[in-house]
Amino acid sequence: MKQKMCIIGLGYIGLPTAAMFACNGHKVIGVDTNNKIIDALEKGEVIIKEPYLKNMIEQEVVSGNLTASKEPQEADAFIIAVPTPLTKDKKADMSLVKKATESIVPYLRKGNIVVLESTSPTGTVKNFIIPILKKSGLKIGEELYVGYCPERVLPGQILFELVNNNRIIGGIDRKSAEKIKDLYQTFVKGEIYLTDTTTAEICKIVENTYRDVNIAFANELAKICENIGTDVWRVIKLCNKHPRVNIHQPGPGVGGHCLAVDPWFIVEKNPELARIIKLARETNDSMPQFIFNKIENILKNTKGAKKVTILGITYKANIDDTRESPIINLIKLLEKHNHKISVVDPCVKEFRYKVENVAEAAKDSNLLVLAVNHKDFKEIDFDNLAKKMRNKIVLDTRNYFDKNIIERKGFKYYLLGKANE
Ligand code: SAJ
Repeated sequence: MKQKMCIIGLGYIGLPTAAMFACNGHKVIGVDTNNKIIDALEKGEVIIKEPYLKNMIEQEVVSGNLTASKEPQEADAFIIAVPTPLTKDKKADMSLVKKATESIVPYLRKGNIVVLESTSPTGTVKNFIIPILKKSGLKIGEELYVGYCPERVLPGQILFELVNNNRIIGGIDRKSAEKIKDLYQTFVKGEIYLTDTTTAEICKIVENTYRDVNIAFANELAKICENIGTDVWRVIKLCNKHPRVNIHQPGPGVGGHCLAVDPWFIVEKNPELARIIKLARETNDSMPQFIFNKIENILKNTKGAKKVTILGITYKANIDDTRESPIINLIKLLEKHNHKISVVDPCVKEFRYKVENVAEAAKDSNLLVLAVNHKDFKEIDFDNLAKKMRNKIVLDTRNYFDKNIIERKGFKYYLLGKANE
């Protein structure tokens, strides 16, 4: 049934969700306090890089199914999808969720639905959202239906996953869960599982924490394999031949606004119990320093000012997002030790040290570091680089390049997780 919807927060999750509801027959008001986002949306444009999103937004704005607004409006359903970043002391910053929830209270009417999508610590709906919504004077569960429906989409394939991934809906009561399910069922083809709000809240965080802990295991393995003189990538490849083993990939650290953030929400609420989870976060956060130490060791005999060229600064391959990127932390360490730095990243428009092409960036460089496995870096012309660099040395932190090809072109090739020969 066609509904009028108000989506608060038009970021990586809110905007694609607004577009999805709009192109599935609803009238959607996209609300954000960021003028740049609102101005772009009014023109049918998007400011985040996500395949196919621009076409969908353009079409829905032109059709009038999706309109931008700086303020909420009366609607049948409200979805809150604002960021829940981490404070400096690793606690969930719920200020944007608070502001967004308070902003819709004056517009709430009997029979409305309110859904929180933002990744939040357990107890947020029950103890944080509900007290604010009660200011509407509406009876929760009878006149106002409330729940939690976390997203599980992978940046870079959001629109596909919004439709096809299974979803969890936590309702403040069964009726709320059912009403929210009816709403999402207009576009979700995956299974929709109903539960309570606390279970839904912890599931979202646990999914990312599972991944963060497993990546930490791979990163610790990388350090161990360097120490015992073997190659972690070969070890993991062989171990994963076991039918019930799935070790993840080591890397220069874990970034993004999900894996680097969500586990801390569990630690915050369970500081004495969440010990492996906390240690995994600290292990992943130790990787930029580990990579920096490798760089210093590789360049220990280099005379004079050292220049390091970094390939990629986003938190993962083929997207433009640098939030919580471990490579930014690596660059800060290089800056602190007065290294000259050049950066190449085809997915990022502006960044200090950014140089458009690899050959120019690598000129007089002592070391080339593959930090993010962007697909463009497969095309690098190492013959040309060999003429430009002061020292022909490559450090690969993602097992992305072909060692044999690079060494045949006269380079020394180092690999994270493999003892230096
Ligand atoms: N990474 C590794 N080794 C690996 C996999 C990833 O070092 O084996 C690193 C990546 O380089 C990146 C970070 O971890 O820095 C996160 O990568 P990711 O592939 O997990 O990507 P996210 O954070 O964009 O997406 C995750 C997904 N969660 C899960 O797969 C359980 C996605 O489904 C979630 O919706 C998203 O977080 C989110 O928004 O919560």
